[in-house]
Amino acid sequence: MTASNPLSAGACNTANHAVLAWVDEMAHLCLPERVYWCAGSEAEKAALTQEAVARGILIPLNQEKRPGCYLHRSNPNDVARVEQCTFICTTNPEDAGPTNNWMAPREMYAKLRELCRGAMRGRTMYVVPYLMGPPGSPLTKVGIEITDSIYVVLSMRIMARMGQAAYDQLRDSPNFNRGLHCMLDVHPERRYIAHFPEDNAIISVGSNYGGNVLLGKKCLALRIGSWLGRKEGWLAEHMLIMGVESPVGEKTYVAAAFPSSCGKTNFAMLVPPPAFAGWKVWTVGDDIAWMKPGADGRLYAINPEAGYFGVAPGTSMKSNPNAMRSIQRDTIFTNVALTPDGDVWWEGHDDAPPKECLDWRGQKWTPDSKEKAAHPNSRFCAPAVNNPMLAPEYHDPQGVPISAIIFGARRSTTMPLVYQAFNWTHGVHVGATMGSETTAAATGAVGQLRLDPMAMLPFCGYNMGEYFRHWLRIRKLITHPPRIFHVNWFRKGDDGKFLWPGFGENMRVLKWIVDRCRGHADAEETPLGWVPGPRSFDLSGMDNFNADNLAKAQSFNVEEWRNEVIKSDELFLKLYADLPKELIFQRELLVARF
Ligand code: GTP
Ligand code: SPV
Ligand code: MN
Repeated sequence: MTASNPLSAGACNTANHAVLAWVDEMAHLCLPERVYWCAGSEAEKAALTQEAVARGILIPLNQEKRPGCYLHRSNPNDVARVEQCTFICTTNPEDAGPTNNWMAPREMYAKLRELCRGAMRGRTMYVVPYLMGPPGSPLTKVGIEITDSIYVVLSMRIMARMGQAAYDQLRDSPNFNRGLHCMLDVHPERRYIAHFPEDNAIISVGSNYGGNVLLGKKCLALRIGSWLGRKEGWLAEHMLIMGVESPVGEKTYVAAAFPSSCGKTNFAMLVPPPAFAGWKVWTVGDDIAWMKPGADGRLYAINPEAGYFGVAPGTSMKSNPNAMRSIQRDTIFTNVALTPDGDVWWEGHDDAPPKECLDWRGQKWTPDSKEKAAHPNSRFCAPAVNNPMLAPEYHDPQGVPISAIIFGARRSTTMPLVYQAFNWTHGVHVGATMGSETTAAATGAVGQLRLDPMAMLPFCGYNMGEYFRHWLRIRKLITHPPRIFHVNWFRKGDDGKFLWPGFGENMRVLKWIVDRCRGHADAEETPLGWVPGPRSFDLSGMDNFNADNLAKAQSFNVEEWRNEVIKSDELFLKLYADLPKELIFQRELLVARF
C-alpha cells in the first residue's frame, strides 16, 4: 500500500461472486461509511496500527524493549467469553442438543439483523479473508470475517493466515464461513455470539473480546468446525498438539484437551527439566486441533491457527520461557498492567510488582492495591512463528500422526496425576465424563466443579450425545488408534498446596505417556485404568518429591469416585435420548471395578 497506488489501500481485492454479493448485503445492512478489504500486507498492518494508536485503541509499548508490541484495554464489562450469550441456531433444537443455548435461525437472524441495521454508520467495515489451516491442506477452511473493530482485524492477522492466501484457496467457490461482527455499544444486554451451522455462518454482536469476536477461533474452528467434522468425518477439538523428540531423534506427536485456562499453552510449550537432557518438546498448536483419519490408518492433526491467544497471568521465564520469548515482539496484549517504562506486567511475572503502574483498567495501581493489576483473563496475542520451539511440521498440510490423546482437567481432589484408558471406548468415556473447576476464561463463578466433556462443553456446535457417537465412529476409521490418557496437574493436599510441581516437570508424565505408546513402559492395572509401574516413572533429579509424594498424587479414593459417577450421571441423564450405549456400559464397568 503506497500513496501512489491508492487503489490498493483497502480496495476490493477479489472477484469471487459469492463474497462480493455477501459483503454487499452486509454493507447494505450495517451502512458503514466505507468498506476496507484487507489484503494482509505489512504496509496495511502498519497503517491500521497507526490508526488504532491515533484512536487510542492500541497503546504503543516501549518499542526498544518490545518491538511491534501494543496494549489494548477492553471494556471492563467485556473481558471473557460469555457462554450464556452463545447460541447454536439450528432448525431442530435437538441438533444443538441439551448442552447448548438454542434459538431458531429465523428468529435469531431477525433479532440480530435489527441490532446490526445501520450499526456501522460513520465507521469502517473491514473485510478480513483468512485461512484456518496451512495453505493446501485437505483440512483447511476459508473464512471471511466482516468487522467494525480494528483490534479484531489486527488480532485476526496474528491468529489466522489472513489475506490473499484465503482467496487463492477459495477461488470461485461460495464455500466459505460467513462471519459478521458488530461491536455495537459493547453492552452485555446486546451481546450475542450466534452460530448458524446449517449456513456455515456466525454473527457476533456487542463484544470486542477474544473468543467472542476472533471468529476463526472458537466460533469457526470449534463450534462450526465440530459440526463440519461430523458431516465430513473428522474431529475439531479444543486440543494442543506437541511433538516430543527423544535424545535419539524419535518424534512422537501428542494432542491434549484441557478446558480453558487449564494449562494447554503451558504444556504445548513445555521445556524439559535438566534430568531430561536431549529431550525436546516442539509446539504444533496450543489450543485447537483438527484431526482426520489418514490413508495409513493413523489419526492426523493440524493446528488451524497461526498465533497464540494465551493467558498472561502466571506466564514467566520460570513457568513458560517459550511463551515469554514468543511475546517479545509483534504482540498485542489485552488487559495487562502497563509499567512506567512502557512495558507490561501481570501477577506471576518474573519481575517483582512495580512500585506503581496502571492496572488493566488504566487506573493507578500499587502493590498495596486490593485489586489485581492484570485481569485474571488478560491475554497475549502473538504469532506462532515467534515461538523458538515451533514444530517445523506446523506448516505441513498433511499434519502430524497422533500417538496419544490426553484429557486433563483442573481438579483439586479425586483425579490422579495420570492414568491410561484401557482402550478407545473407555477413553471416550474418560473424556466424556471429565469434570473441571471453572476459570476466568468465561464470565461467571471461578473454581466451581462442572462437567466439561472433552473440554468441549462451551465449544461443541451440536448435540453432545451425537458428538460422543462421532468419537466412537472415528475409531472405525483408524487402524492405529491413539492411546488415551487422563492427567491432572492441579490436585491439592490437605495443606491446600499442589501435590505435583507441574510445568516443566510435566515432562515426566509426558515421557511415561510416550513410552506407553511405544510399548516401553510398564503399568499397573487399577479400577480407573493403567497407572505407572514402580520403575517406569522417572523421578530422577527432583527436589522434595519422592515415591511417597507420587503415591499421594496418584491415590485412588473410592468415596470420591462414587461422587464422581453421580456427578457424571447428571450429564448422562440430560443427554440420555442421544447417549451412545457404549458409554452406559463403560459406566457400569467402572462402577463394577470399584
Ligand atoms: P486457554 O487459552 O483459556 O484455552 O487456556 P490454556 O488451557 O492454554 O491454559 P494455560 O496454559 O494458559 O494455563 C492457564 C493457567 O494454568 C495459568 O495461570 C498457568 O500458570 C496455570 N498452569 C498451567 N500449567 C500448570 C501446571 O502444570 N501446574 C499448575 N499448578 N498450574 C499450571
Ligand atoms: C478459551 O477460553 O478457551 C480461550 C480463550 O482459548 S478465548 O479465545 O477467549 O476463547
Ligand atoms: Mn482455549
